[in-house]
Amino acid sequence: MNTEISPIIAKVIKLYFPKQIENIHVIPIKDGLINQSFRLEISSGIYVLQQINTTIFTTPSLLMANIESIAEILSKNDYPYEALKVVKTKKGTSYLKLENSFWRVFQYIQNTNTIHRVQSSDQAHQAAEAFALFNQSINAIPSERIHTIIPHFHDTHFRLQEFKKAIKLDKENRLHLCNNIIQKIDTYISEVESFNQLLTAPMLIHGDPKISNLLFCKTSHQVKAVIDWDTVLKSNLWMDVGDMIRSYCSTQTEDEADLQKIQFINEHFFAVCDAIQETYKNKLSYEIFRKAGLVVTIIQAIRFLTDFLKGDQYYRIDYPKHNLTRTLNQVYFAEQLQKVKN
Ligand code: GN1
Ligand code: MG
Repeated sequence: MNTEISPIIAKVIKLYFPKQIENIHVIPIKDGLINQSFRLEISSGIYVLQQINTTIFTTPSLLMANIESIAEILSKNDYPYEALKVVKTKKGTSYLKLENSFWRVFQYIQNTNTIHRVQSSDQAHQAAEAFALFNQSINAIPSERIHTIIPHFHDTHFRLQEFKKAIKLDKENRLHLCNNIIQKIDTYISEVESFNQLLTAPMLIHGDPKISNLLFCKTSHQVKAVIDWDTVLKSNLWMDVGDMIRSYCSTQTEDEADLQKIQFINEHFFAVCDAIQETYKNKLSYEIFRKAGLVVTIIQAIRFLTDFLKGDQYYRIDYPKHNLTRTLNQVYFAEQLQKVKN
């Protein structure tokens, strides 16, 4: 399906591919809650065109410098997946600024698709292994070369403070819709606060290892690429591991409104644990994995609810209470996770 090409996108394409005049197809890619992505088909090939959300990624030049450092290291090391390839502008820059909007283009990675729910423990294992190997490879970059793009991104204390501020302000008069879920979240706060004690030495991590940030080969069904490098940051491995558990061990996506459908899949959990233990050659207790999954899920719930209370300024929503639905979903998933015994 081709959509009407907006005037700004037409200008961007003209600046990137001046010889291209006809047979341009721009198809929106609905994945991702922050940037806007399009599949761009022209005679010279297929590309992914993205408008960078600069309300959130406020320093696009530093963001793209990070991406170039990552692409460089992955091309040198023994990295088993395909790396993203940035298409430069005619001036040789890695992004384009046009009328106060910021754009970038990647080569499209052929014969791949994304999935939104993990279908088997083999897929959970593959996914966890892929992000773990990605993390191992990027740690060859001197960490000071990676710029901080979103300050406090993994700072649990900061997330709690922002949540409390949003409750206090109740800017949109939505607090009356959230009292029950806030009570439930409150029961997890001490768990979130004590999580810091678990954390090991800081290292570079992907920062957003959800399942839709992988490309799977359509033919072999194996992972072909780890994508969305925008959140790579110096943080802690457990933040990624917890997010893998959040993303790979639910029967549903984070958008599912029918809570009864949400179950914790224990086989997927063990597959994630195995993949991490194999990659890092370390036998860690399942309790730590479970706690990381719980805490990262609750932090995600807090982030969705903070945004709901602030008037949906951060995450893309498809309907008015979308962020509230996401919050209920995440808290319900955390409850299911807690019920399962080792
Ligand atoms: C956002 O943009 P996207 O969909 O890759 C978010 C992640 C969340 C995720 C939840 C920069 O990721 O932290 O875990 O949504 N990214 C940012 O789906 O906040
Ligand atoms: Mg992301």
